[in-house]
Amino acid sequence: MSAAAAAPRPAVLLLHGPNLNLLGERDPAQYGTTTLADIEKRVTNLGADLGADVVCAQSNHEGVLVEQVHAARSMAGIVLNPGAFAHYSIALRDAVDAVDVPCVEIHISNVHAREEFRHRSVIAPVAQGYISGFGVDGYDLALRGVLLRAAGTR
Ligand code: CA2
Repeated sequence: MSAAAAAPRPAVLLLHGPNLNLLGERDPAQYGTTTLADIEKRVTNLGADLGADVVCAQSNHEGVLVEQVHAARSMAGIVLNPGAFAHYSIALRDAVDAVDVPCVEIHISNVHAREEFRHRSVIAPVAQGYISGFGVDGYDLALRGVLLRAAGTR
């Protein structure tokens, strides 16, 4: 038997904000046809391949999202699509800033090619990384990035 203790399996919170429960149901030109359940399954499967547990949550309510970020305090990282809250929720920004957990912000669409009010994220300055415009492939990049950060290798 090896004397070395097994490294704890990292857990990552995959958190979605308002209206993202509608993915795949409407507006395929902007967001594609993949549903939120498909994304959660894809990220969970990639997490398993990378040796990590993925905990999935979605809410349309700002305070619930804040509490879910607080609850991730003991986790290795957060992959966050804040939806429209990215552009104005100081409460969600402060929650991400308050927990000492690496967070990657992700947007499915290229927000910089859209309306000007989507160009600004109040969360990006307190996140470790930011991904926008790669469609649902962006989630793979976000998970890999947050796990590299959590392992302290990047
Ligand atoms: O591109 C993204 O991932 C966004 O976070 C999506 C948000 C938007 O407010 C952000 O600016 C960018 C909106 C999500 C709305 O999702 C829907 C899905 C299907 C039908 C209608 C809305």
